[in-house]
Amino acid sequence: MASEAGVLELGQRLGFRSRVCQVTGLRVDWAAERLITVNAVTAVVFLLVGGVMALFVSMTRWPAVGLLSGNPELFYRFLTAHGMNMLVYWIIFFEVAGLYFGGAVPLNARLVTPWLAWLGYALMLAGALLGNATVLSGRADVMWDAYVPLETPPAFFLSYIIFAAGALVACYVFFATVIVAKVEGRYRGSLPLVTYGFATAAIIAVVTLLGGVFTFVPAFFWSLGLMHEDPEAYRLTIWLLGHGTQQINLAAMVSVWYLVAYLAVGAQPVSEKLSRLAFVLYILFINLGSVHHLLVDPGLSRSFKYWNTSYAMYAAVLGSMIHAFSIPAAVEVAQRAKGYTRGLFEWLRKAPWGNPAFAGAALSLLGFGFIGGTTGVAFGHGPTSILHHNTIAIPGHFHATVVLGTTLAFMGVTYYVLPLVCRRKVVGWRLAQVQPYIFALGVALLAVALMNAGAQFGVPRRVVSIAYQGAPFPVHFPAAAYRALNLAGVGAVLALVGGALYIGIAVSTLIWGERIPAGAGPVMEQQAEEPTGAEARLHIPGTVVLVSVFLLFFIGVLVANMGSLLYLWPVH
Ligand code: HEM
Ligand SMILES: [Cu+2]
Repeated sequence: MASEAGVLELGQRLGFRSRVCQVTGLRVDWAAERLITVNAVTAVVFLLVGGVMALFVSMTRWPAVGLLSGNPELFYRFLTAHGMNMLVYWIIFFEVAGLYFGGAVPLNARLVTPWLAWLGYALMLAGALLGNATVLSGRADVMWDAYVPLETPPAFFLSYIIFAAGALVACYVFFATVIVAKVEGRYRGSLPLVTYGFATAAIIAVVTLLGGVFTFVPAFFWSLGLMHEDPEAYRLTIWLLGHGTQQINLAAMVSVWYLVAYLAVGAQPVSEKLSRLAFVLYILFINLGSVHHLLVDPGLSRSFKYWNTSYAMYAAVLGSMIHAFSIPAAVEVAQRAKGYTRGLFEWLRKAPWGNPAFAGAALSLLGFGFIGGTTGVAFGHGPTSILHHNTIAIPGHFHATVVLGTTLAFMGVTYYVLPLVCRRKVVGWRLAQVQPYIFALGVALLAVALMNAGAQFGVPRRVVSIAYQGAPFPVHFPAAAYRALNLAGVGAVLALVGGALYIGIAVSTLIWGERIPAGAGPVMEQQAEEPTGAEARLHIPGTVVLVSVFLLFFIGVLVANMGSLLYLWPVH
């Protein structure tokens, strides 16, 4: 870590304005600080919009409430807006904030071409506003993925094109920042792991955005009536985009895990090389999984589908397994070095569970690993995919990845961003301490209950009600399917409360939070502790037990899925 005086001196020599972070000793470039704040705040505003939509959607799918069950049109409008505001706008604005943070702060670097970063921001904002206006005005009740040939106005596709162009500009600014930092000698050796992780995200983002170009540019001309569009080609390229974006989320989330583990307990990766390798595995293999979205499509050959969703795809899963081992191991090493050595798990019990950033990241890791990751492998697997296709088990699965995993990790790191980047003392600390737990419990319940409803009873996704009033032929679901959906409703309420708390705390902090003056002492009740670990002994019995439990659980999920195939097509 650079000394404060040294960094200041360097800053003055280079002649730009910045300040030195009192906690980490790193210099925070002013342009970066403003861009991080504005992108993160914008993300939270879209989280609010998506959250209001989530309220309507989940209260409709809760059979005991059935809010919009008499108004399917409005349900689809709100479901479309929910998907777009959450999956696209909230997540990607926050990731851009993450890119600027990861590119500038750990490298002691200046954000290059801030004007371009502002241009990127303006484009993304324009795209998001156009998208919302098109959907909420009732012109595109087509879901976020707008499968061709659903009738979709050009403005819808145009909004994605503009948004993606802005995101691409942000990636450019990130790469330029990292390269210029190297040239200017701001850091020595290889990139810090957090930056490396965000670089992984940015590389995958560029590939993914290419998928966006292949998808939305032809679709735009098709919607203008100027071009023919093949539905299968559209589905193929939109999942290059759709699957790829999930891997951006994955890389960003894992980077946040490493960052929070470092800030909260001083955990340093037990083997940087291994962690880097795991990120490289993401880049090399992750797009190979994208055809798991198309396993039942008639237009693609079976050999293509199976090749794509097996073999090399597991190399990407291996990447996640390496992180899932490496991060708890790093925390265990750091905690044991502090003297928490009793038994297998004293290090874990004495972890800073009252620090909402740590709690958020830890629950995110657990929830993503056990609920989201395992079911992702099971559902994306050729033979078992058919069990879940188009059922509500799919939203169950991805709320465990993108909400319990990514969204919760982003919420957690916010409790560091507020004091460290925005220099405000978190308002409502006691509420902040319970927020991650309420949100995690709610989303976990929602996810598991939806998966149960889908996997066991075949409850479909994207319908207002499973009673199917007025349908030309009767559809009957057992009472247990209703019970599962009712349970999901309860989970949704908890998740909504947790989400509202997060937004309330973040916004109040920015408006009313006590300013932390330059040169102030501790900025968080739970202070970052001195990093240890690099020199500590690799003694991680607790992690070995945790990882073994996880592997057994993983095998259990796969066996259960394979086993259920027996009940599908009895062979006599
Ligand atoms: C309070 C939190 C949330 C609740 C209660 C909630 C609830 C739901 C429910 C019940 C559905 C399924 C609708 C159906 O198929 O009938 C759904 C769909 C969806 N949700 Fe959420 N959600 C929440 C947060 C999020 C977040 C944070 C994200 C993304 C980061 C997200 C992304 C999606 C997506 C992409 C869909 C699928 C839309 C489609 O089928 O096109 N949700 N949500
Ligand atoms: Cu995917």
